[in-house]
Amino acid sequence: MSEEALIVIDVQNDFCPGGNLAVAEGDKIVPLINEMVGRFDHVILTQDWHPADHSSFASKHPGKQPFETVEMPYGTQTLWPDHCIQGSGGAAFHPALKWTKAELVVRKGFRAGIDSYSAFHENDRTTPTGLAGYLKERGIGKITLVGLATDFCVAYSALDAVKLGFDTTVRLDACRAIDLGGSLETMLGKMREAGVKLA
Ligand code: VGL
Ligand code: ZN
Repeated sequence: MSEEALIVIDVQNDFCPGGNLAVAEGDKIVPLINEMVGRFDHVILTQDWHPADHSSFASKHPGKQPFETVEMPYGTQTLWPDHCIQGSGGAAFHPALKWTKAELVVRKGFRAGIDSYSAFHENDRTTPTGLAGYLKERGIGKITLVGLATDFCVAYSALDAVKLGFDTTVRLDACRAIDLGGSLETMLGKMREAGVKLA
């Protein structure tokens, strides 16, 4: 397992300023990510990709507002503004992202009844996306994660990756956070504890 991959998480218009679930300075990381894309042999992208009636949207839950939570069969789910709807401009990659080199795009959150923060598992923590199998089959044992958002999709992906045995680094300077109720500090602590390298 000597190969290394850069995994670029959800650098999409809806997570950038002007988007439906804008992360502060989400667009500021694009030049650094582009530089990194040039240096890695393997580049993989993830794309948050929801049907219009996705159950993570507050609009699907009468009386609920974005950033409140609901209990789902698989656990507590944070509700979001409608975002990254399949085929919409908001779901497209940021126009400045150098995406053409990517050998794989992993779409996630495409089933209406379940969200998927991690690039490896849906939010039931068990249904696999297939990414671990892809990496293992390609001999990739070491991954570097960048993108949006540090405390949700990046952190969940990193925690799954170490659990699956990948040597995992998160480049914090190439990530930006949503930071909901202290979620950034919480998730940084969990990543440190789990053995994710924070750079
Ligand atoms: C994300 C909330 C909802 C993320 C995706 O990419 O971190 N966060 N969907
Ligand atoms: Zn989403």
